[in-house]
Amino acid sequence: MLEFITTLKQRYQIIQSGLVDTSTQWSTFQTCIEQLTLIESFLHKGQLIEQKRAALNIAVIGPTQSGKSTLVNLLLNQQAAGVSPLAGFTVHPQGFALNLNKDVFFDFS
Ligand SMILES: Nc1nc2c(ncn2[C@@H]2O[C@H](COP(=O)(O)OP(=O)(O)OP(=O)(O)O)[C@@H](O)[C@H]2O)c(=O)[nH]1
Ligand SMILES: [Mg+2]
Repeated sequence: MLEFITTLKQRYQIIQSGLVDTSTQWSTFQTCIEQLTLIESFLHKGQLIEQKRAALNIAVIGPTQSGKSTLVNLLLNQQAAGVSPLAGFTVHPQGFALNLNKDVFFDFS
């Protein structure tokens, strides 16, 4: 699938390069190319996760008291994030890592 998306994007870019960059068609192709770039990145990240060359990242966002910290603790299966009935308890963005192998994920050599 990734190869297909990459090829499709390249073809769109070739076609777009032959269009006037103020035309509606150019803008339409630009939108498609941007969407394909996002899909490409998503699929590539998925491959890296499958190959255990990248960690799965999950962002939990929401209003105060919506249960974000509770959900994080459930996902991690440990009491990592502080939970409170007081609104605005978690003030700053927090990051947690589970079973992270730093030799794999932080090898920039
Ligand atoms: N009834 C009910 N209460 C919940 C649920 N999830 C969390 N809570 C309670 O809601 C309150 C807030 O939960 P948190 O997990 O701290 O919410 P939060 O989104 O992290 O809140 P802030 O850190 O203030 O932004 C706590 O008292 C939790 O015990 C749920 O599914 N049902
Ligand atoms: Mg919180």
